[in-house]
Amino acid sequence: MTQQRTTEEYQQIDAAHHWHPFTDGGALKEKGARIIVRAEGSTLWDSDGNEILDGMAGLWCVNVGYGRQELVDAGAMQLGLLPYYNTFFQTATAPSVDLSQILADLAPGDLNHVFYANSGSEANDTMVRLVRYYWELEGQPEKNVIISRIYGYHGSTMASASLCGMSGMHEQGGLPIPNIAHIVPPYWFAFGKDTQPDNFGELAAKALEAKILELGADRVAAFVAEPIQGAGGVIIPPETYWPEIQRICKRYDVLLVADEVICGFGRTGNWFGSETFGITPDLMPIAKGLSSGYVPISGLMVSDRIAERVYHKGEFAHGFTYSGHPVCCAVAIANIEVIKRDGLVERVRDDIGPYFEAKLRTLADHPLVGEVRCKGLIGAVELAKNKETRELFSPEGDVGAMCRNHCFDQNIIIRAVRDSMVLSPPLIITHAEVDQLIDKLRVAIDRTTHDLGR
Ligand code: PXG
Repeated sequence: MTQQRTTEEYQQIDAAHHWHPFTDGGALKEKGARIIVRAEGSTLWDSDGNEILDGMAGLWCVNVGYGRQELVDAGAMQLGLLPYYNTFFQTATAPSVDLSQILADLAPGDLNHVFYANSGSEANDTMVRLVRYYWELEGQPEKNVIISRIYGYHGSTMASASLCGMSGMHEQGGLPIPNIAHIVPPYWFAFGKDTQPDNFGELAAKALEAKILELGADRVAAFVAEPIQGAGGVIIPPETYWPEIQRICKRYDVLLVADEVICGFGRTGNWFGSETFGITPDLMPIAKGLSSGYVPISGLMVSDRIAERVYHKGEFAHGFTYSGHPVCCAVAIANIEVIKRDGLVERVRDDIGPYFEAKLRTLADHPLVGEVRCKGLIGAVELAKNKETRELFSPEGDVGAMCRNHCFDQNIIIRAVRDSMVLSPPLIITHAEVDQLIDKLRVAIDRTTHDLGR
């Protein structure tokens, strides 16, 4: 057990020794980290006893909510029975086998094979190596470019960060790696100019075709995209986007990778965002909601076509010590059982999702709100300088940060991505908690308006 310390003690030690991800350590030292000590349902408690409503499900991952005894028991039982064994050298463990069957049954199309890893980043790195190797085996080694999108997020390792469309990430550490290309996202509010959303959805998809033709179809291995771009600001594509993307991938024999790390496991009102948008991917990274974040586990779901070519005719020289970790697989199985038993996917589709969307849309007429976006239990409220002309704030991000701080001060967690306030609550959030979250978000937006002197 860790020692019980005062908040100040934790903060001092944290500042001295703990390097936080995506964090300016100097700024954090001034402020001191918020120390979270326990959680239940959709509520967190910090070391000062504050009760905080988590509008983000951790980092888009605690789908079944905090404090689920079923997951605790499954993990504890497996720790006692067999805390570790690997899946290399022609061995397997019961939970890794069982979970594979469950995932093959749940995943869309012929995604019948799963390669396990520990994070979404590793699942995407696995994908990059696998698609390039696949085309080598097909006798087309030059078909090795992977196309992704501006504001896409796929992870933080060398290959997955290269896929990301955040320029700040590429400025550090010599990224992207070779043979990665980026195209415009289906982000009508910021990029749509004087088009209508449906028209822009087609245009944004056509950007893929243009990039394929520019590079040559014989050079393009795969296109990777989140069904809804999460960390990029909850960018929900117009209905016209995904059908056109699929047509283009088929036409040029480009593998389609749906990164379901955020959209998977009920978030959009179906098991996978691919179902919500009618996507049939060739590969599908999954993580986060797979275990509701209780333990680290991810997977790359792979189609029959690719598995037969790569796995059933030789060795793919790739793997992690903890691929298919038995404790993580056991917890993931319990997590999926809870989602099924409690009908959480249906709850998002038919009940709490529509309620959340209706409530979120009440913010649309606020003078500072440019656009409200929502699908299931993932949503965004984009703050804009001019809602009619869709003029964004410049520099971007300051107004969002202000609003985020006003959320934080009211003990609700809502993140800011540039100037979009993004929400992704646990799938078990109650109607009353949704009311509380969005009523306080309105207060935060009012206070931000006041700060801006409007
Ligand atoms: N794909 C997607 C779609 C993600 O959202 C990853 C891959 C990488 O997963 P790992 O497990 O390696 O982190 C993600 C992760 C944020 C934030 O601030 C989002 C993520 C991670 C950390 C922060 O919104 N998404």
